Amino acid sequence: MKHKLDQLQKEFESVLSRVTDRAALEALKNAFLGRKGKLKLLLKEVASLADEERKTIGAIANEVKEAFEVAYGKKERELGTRESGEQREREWMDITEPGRAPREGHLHLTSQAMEEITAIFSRIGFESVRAPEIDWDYYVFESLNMPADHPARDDWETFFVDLPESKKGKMVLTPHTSNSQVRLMEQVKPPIRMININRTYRRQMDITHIPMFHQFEGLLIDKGVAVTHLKGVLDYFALAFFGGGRKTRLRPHHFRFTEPSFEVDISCGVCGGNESGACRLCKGGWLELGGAGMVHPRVLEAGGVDPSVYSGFAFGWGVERTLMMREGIKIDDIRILYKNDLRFVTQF
Ligand code: FA5
Repeated sequence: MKHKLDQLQKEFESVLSRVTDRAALEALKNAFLGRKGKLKLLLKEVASLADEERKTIGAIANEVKEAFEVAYGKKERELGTRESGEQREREWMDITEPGRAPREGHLHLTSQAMEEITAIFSRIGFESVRAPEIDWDYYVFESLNMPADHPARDDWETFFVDLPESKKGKMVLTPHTSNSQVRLMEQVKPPIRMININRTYRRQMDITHIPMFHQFEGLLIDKGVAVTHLKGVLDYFALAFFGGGRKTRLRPHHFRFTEPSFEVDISCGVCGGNESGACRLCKGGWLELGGAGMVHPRVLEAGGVDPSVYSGFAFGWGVERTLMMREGIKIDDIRILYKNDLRFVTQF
């Protein structure tokens, strides 16, 4: 019997040494320690031994049983430690590692330009205002000295909105930001120094025109305002936005709401002002920034401002065109700005 117990112990140890997971450990437990396990069966045999022998063999059998249980418990702990070690390995994270910053978007190039333009003008006291982007014909044309059916209106190729007319006429998608002029004069008494940046719409589309673009409108009204003040403000802006090395010029022009009127040009940033006509963008060295002029007396009157006391100047430029004229930007087709091509947009 003692020999059988020794054999069983050896067998138990050998099986135990090959156990590497919980399933095998459970199988070993059933095979040796379970109700019908090998040890139980042997212990039954012990019970049938003669008294004397039963005492000694019984004691040995108990030792074997305890040894099994201790070895079993040890293995169980080993497996537990290894499993939780493996789990830790799988789920490990270094809480001291610096976080990975999520990819951040940024303002569109046009929005960046609008912020910059606003900041440049605010430095010389131009307050930022916002006139409606959909407005009555009166503020867009009529009050700006462009009566109904005046051919000047055709220049703006306006989108009319299908809404009932009021005494201020039809509603239009503003083709320029000049609607802010009389609107502001109705609300604020001079001196006025404002900048209005907004979306504008025209039925146009080619390499220098898009149907939705942005303009910024400046208006200054005070006593004794002259063209020299206008020129000074335009030069200040050109220097602040484009830096030195670019030339500007004023060309006589005609707008119904300014007198005298000018077109403000800047030498082209793509070709550097090559007047040969070879540049795809400017076709002659100069790019038109936008219009400007001294506010027409009729416009002042429409806004309730006395033209015998006050005078003023106004200008209205395209944000996208202004941006395209910037050194180093080299956009030779305005439409790329709104194609949502990330390869382009993420460069800025
Ligand atoms: C005007 O819109 C006048 N309201 C400007 C003005 C304001 C004159 C105050 C005098 C006093 P013009 O139609 O030239 O002017 O447009 C001004 C600028 O808007 C253009 O020089 C150009 O830079 C930009 N622009 C006009 N149409 C488009 C277009 N379809 N796409 C992109 N930019 C445009």
